[in-house]
Amino acid sequence: MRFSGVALVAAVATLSACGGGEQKAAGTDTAATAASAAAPAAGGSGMAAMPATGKTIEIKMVGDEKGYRFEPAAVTIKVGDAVKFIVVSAQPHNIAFHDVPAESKAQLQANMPEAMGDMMGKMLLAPNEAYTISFAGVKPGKYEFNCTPHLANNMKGTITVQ
Ligand SMILES: [Cu+2]
Repeated sequence: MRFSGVALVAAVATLSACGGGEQKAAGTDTAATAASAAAPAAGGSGMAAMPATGKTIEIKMVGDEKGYRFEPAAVTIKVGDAVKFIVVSAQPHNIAFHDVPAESKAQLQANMPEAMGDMMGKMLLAPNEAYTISFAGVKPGKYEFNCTPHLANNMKGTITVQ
């Protein structure tokens, strides 16, 4: 989405550039600014990751004739626990949180190793590959997530942090 948005800005800039030399320079600046503004959003939050101090709860990532799913799809944990996502079948899978409360966003982002973007963990490509997220420093609440590759297949879950 972000990249197509930048492409659109660039296309508009190119179109408007047909008017004359001065406009062309302005259009190029606009495209460059849009591209550089979009880049930092995919990076880290600037906060330090907080290691888990409690239990590690496992959630399997499965795809078979019954569909794509997290097993279990709903877990309840405590602040300081970790959730370990393990690929079983039908990869690639990932974990992408949505509607995260603002006060927990930066810490949760920092606790997601090798994040691909905003609230989005790295893509898991092989069976038995695992991805562990610490919930240390994260406020109690409901954390809803889905698998980006299987969003349309309703592969989603909820972590309730107490
Ligand atoms: Cu998936």
